[in-house]
Amino acid sequence: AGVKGTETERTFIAVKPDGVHRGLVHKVIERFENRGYKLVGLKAVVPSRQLTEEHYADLKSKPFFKGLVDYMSNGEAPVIAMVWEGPDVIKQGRAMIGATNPLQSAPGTIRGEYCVSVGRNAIHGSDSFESAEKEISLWFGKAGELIDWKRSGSEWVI
Ligand code: RTP
Repeated sequence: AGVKGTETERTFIAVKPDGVHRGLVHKVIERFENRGYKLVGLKAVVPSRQLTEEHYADLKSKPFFKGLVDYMSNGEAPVIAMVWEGPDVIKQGRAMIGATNPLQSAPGTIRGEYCVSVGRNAIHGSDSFESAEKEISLWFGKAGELIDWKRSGSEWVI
């Protein structure tokens, strides 16, 4: 996940199938780009059940786990998987996304603007450096999928 606490910190952000279906991908990209973060990886993917179960391994014992895996991996719409880079991007990304339950997400956050249901909360973001490392290697494990590049004008924001 890049280098923690530096301008190369990286986080895994995914627009979930409901967010893709509702046309929210551009709004997510717009917010992260406008903030000054840099997109270093992007792809549309229908994740296998196995990948989804690994991604949400911490939630295995929850009653909603099977439904969550079904909805992420059934292919009705893809997941748009992204890696964003920049200062404090893990924590700031979570703040931009808002609380897990959209009814508790502050207005102005992504979930607070576009969602009402915890089971259809449009977007995922890594919640720690350790999660970001795990999730980036899970979703972007192949060589060459992440690109190091310099954002033109980045000296004005970083
Ligand atoms: P995410 O991992 O997707 O960013 O969400 P989170 O950290 O904010 O929340 P977490 O507790 O890790 O839950 C992961 C996802 O599980 C679904 N969920 N459904 N009661 C329910 O039906 C329920 N609770 C959680 C949500 O899609 C949540 O984002």
